[in-house]
Amino acid sequence: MTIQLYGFWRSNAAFRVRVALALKKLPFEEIDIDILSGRQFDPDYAAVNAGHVVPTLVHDGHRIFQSLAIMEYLDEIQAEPRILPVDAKERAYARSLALVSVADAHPLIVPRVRKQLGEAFGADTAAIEAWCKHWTTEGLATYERLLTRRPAAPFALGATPTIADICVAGQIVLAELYQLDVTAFPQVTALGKRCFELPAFADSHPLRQPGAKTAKVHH
Ligand SMILES: N[C@@H](CCC(=O)N[C@@H](CS)C(=O)NCC(=O)O)C(=O)O
Repeated sequence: MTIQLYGFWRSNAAFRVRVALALKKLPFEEIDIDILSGRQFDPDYAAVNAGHVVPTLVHDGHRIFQSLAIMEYLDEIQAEPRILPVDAKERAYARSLALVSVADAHPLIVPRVRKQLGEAFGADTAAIEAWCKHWTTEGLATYERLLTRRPAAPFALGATPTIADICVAGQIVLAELYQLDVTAFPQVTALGKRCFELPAFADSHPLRQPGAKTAKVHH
């Protein structure tokens, strides 16, 4: 099978998919769409992804979008190692944890939101950065409360990493990129440390991608 990933070095959603592919040891080719320069709107890519966002996964010519749908698809085409638990309640909990970042925290800070804050509301660079830091911190705080109620053992759902850990790790990546103080989130930090000890997570980190080395803009 051949897999291509339309992504971007700094994209948090693409990071999630890179980790899932790496955990499953599925080889793939990543095609960078520079979303900071507006390449997501180019006609060629708009034809690939109607939402004008990355990631898009192409598997044997078939396109799949939305990082959570992509991760679930990968689990369905290659079960081992599982990144979603088998038990229905555990599966639901894994998805719930994933969605804290995927649906609640991360969408508030993507380029199109930052752009709209500036264009429609006159927010300057400092105000936009403060907005991003606020919502990233809120996401971390929610994860901290959840991981306090049910401590990771050693991963969020148990012995092996799942979509939940991938999304918590993504939220930590955002905290790093925004240079946030994470001392108030010890459970999250400990889980992140465990995740990034694994090559699948470490090698997928935005700052480890080729595009990061040539990029001028980090925020
Ligand atoms: N919910 C989507 C997120 C898609 C998304 O917003 N991706 C960002 C990068 S992480 C993007 O391409 N943004 C382009 C823009 O905002 O213009 C997913 O999880 O795949």
